[in-house]
Amino acid sequence: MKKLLLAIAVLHTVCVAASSRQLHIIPQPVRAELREGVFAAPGCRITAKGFPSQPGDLLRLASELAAPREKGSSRRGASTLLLRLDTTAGIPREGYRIRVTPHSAQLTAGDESGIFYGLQTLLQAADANGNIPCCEIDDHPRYGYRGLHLDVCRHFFPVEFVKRYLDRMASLKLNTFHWHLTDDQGWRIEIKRYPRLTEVGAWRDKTQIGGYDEKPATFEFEKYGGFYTQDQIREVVAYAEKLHITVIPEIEMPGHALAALTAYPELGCVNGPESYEIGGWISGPSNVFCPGKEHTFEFLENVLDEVIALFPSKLIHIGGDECQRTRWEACPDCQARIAAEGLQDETQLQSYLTHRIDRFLAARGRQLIGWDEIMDGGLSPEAVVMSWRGTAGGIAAARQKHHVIMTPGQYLYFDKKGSDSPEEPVSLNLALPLEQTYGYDPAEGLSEEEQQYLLGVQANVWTEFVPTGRRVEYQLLPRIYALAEIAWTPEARKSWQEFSEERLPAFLARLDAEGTPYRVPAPRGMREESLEGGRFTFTIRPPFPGCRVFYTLNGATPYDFDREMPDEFRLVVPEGEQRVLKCVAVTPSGRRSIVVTTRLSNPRK
Ligand code: TNX
Repeated sequence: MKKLLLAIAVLHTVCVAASSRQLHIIPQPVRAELREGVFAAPGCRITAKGFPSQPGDLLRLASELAAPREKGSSRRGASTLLLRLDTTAGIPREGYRIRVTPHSAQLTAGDESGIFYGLQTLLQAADANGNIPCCEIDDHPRYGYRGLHLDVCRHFFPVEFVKRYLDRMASLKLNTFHWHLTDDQGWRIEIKRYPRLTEVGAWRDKTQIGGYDEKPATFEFEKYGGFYTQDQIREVVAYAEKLHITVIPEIEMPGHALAALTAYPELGCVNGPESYEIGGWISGPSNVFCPGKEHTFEFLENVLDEVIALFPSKLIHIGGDECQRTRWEACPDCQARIAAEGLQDETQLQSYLTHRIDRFLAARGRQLIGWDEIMDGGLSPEAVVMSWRGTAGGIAAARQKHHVIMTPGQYLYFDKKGSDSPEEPVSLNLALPLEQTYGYDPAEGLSEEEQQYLLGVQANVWTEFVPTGRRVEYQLLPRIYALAEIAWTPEARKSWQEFSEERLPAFLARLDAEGTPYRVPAPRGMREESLEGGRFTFTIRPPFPGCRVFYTLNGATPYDFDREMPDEFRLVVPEGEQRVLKCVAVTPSGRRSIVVTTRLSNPRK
């Protein structure tokens, strides 16, 4: 008996040691090799070399590694963590080099962002006891622009939430936050010169409660809204900077502007008793800014002046998408502008507006970025294109030697639901499975020469149907891990199988332990499908170790008190009968996956 216990104890130690010796890093580094032994970080001495001044924030981050853990040894001073800034080491921008031995961990980079990302890697590599497996890592990003967007207009999210969003981005080496601050359903940034933008435009009387396909739409009649003061904006920008994240503000024009038009109706084509309804998510036969009036440009430029003063970002996003130009057709001012400028039509009138704003921004040292509609009617010379209606717009822009950011809806719209199951929460009614996001290669369709114009990639979180911060996290997790890998890791180092079966489970287990909302993947090995036959065998693997899979055969929703599926599940269906097999994964924290329904039938011969 004693021997058996000893054997179990030894086996346990081996397993624990083995698990702490894996490198589960997302995004996957360019090169990572394990070596024998571990480096015990708790209690280590931290030194910094080569920095122009004491890198306080980086040292604070490093001290998270050195912090004592509940269990595990902390031999104070026995080992060293060295942060070394070395511009001569030939390390690419934002890249880093890590060398970990049992006695020291050395992190070298050519810039502070590289040190920051190296620390993120070490934080991920450390196990619960603070042990880091000995290793050699050489890493740098595939793209310089690694973005994530958040729509705070359709629903509003407070500063504290935005900061947590930024934290999560930084831990995955994402470096650009696209803050969608104005839209039909709300104006969310204080503009001192135009107080009604937030006094009026930040508030609406009703909010759509159904999904995208709901016709007619139904509403909740509650006052809803919120906005960020300029102080709060500055606070977020400063917070992001410490995380090596640039914040790009988006001020939508000329469409998606009902909130502003409600506050200042004279900015539209018809200044009158029209209803500028805010609510719901579709703009209807929408009113948009009137580019026929000089007054509109004065307004837009005054707003942008305040925006520029708040955001150091070189790129300033002016939207430009989905502008309904029908009002312009009947507007004397717009028609006069078209005639005076020799424009062909309303499409070119939008292009006229974009060009003017482009020049305005350029004169202030900034650069215009817009959704791919800004190409219609002629692209302005300096503009950067964000390709959302698929990749065609981005490819066309790169061919015209314009810089491009890829954010195609079919891969990177995180407002979409996770699957086609009716169990998914109310969403934009299109499915985007994780594997589809992971498989995206932003360089797809671009020649090597054209790829020079590809700055990078971004995912978007629109929030028409995402009413709470926790729901934002649900939309984002685990998709953000796939985004990070698309943006950072060389295509040849990506592997869906290895990602989904090795590294992702480790990250899901962490989310589960933290209590963060996330979408639990369905049990692997089960799919929504109809199968025919008499005998079935399914090989089931839970989304991550520690989850359990439960099932029913009578059509009822399975719960964790139902029968548990073994790893290999066999079922007999007699001739002429059918079964509805429903299964669900339940995580250690009790979170459930959506239910997967498999219809099994054995037709009479
Ligand atoms: C299109 S993407 C929009 C957004 C919506 C989104 C819903 C883009 C530039 N415009 O206003 O929220 O679809 O997925």
